[in-house]
Amino acid sequence: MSLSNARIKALVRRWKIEVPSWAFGDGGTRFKVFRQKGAARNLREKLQDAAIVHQLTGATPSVAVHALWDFADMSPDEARDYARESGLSLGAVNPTLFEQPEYRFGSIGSPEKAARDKALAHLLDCVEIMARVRSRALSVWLADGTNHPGQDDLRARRRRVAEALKIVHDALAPDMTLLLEYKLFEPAFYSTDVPDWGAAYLLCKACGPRASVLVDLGHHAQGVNIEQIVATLADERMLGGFHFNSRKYADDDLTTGSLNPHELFLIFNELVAAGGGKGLYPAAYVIDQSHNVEPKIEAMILSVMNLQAMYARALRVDRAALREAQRRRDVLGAERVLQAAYESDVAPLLAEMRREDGLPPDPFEAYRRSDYARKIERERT
Ligand code: PSV
Ligand code: MN
Repeated sequence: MSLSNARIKALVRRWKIEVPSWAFGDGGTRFKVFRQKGAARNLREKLQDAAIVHQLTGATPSVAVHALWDFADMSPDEARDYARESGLSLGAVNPTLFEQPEYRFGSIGSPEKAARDKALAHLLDCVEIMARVRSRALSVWLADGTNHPGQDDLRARRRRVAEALKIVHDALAPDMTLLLEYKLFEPAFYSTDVPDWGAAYLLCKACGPRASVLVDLGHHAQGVNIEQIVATLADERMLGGFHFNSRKYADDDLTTGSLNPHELFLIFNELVAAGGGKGLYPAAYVIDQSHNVEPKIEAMILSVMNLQAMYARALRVDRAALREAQRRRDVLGAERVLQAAYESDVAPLLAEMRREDGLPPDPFEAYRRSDYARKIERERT
């Protein structure tokens, strides 16, 4: 038996997804940043855009921030208050450990002490910012690594990273977490200091109980079974966070669910299985996207809708039938249980859920019908 529609609506309704401040400002590839009319120019405007996404979807009450990008013209206190006035809160604080000249050879993994000191000071500043904005998650991604074989001692790099992360971990309040995000490549191309989930797991273990791994969908080699990584980390209670996006070859630029919806479904299937009947496995679920050619607010709304639809489909999996097929070694029967859920139409159910919550049944169309895009194009010149 699958869950009832009422139960599925209750679980999806309860799930909150964090949006990233950086999705609303101009971003792009390393070749060119194309400016978009109406794109947010500062944190205040990013929060305004995030508030619209939340008003229309009812699902995105918090906003992840990037420390150096976002607090240039607004203090953390002002940002916290402005977010609250906009019906939002600030979520994960992302240190910005790249972009500055000192980080040429890395940040906390750098062979240069001045770079390491600067990076550690920034990480500790971020812990202060977290306290100010009432954030519970420090979301660390390192651009660190090497470009050439022999460029640096790989074991020494690892130890430097471990040492700094431990200091940061120990500076966190008991209810704060350190989420460590791995990435196979870019901007370093020979080695990255935290290349995969195993490396991240070991570093987190060495830090202590407040550290866990963050999985970004864009950060794996082609063909990697991400749902199995999710299952492993969840089983170890070491899955702390998620960055949703969709990727063909590389990083995190496309709306989640746009390229590989079946993979996303299988990931949700594991998250629901690990949730043990109570919905999704508890973690910090964040969208990490940066939109270049597509309208940013629309892309964010669509991503939220795609995520809710995949979650609803994963909740439709008949778990008893799946277990039974597995027990009978009925390989294709088991696959058909998953297929039935994946192919089921959840749009009417989600539209009904939104109507019950006083939300537009199709937030994407509601946004298109609204005047918001034209208004910001006029105002943000
Ligand atoms: C790096 O590629 C990453 O996924 C990290 O999460 C950063 O914080 C984010 O993208 C924004 O650049
Ligand atoms: Mn990410």
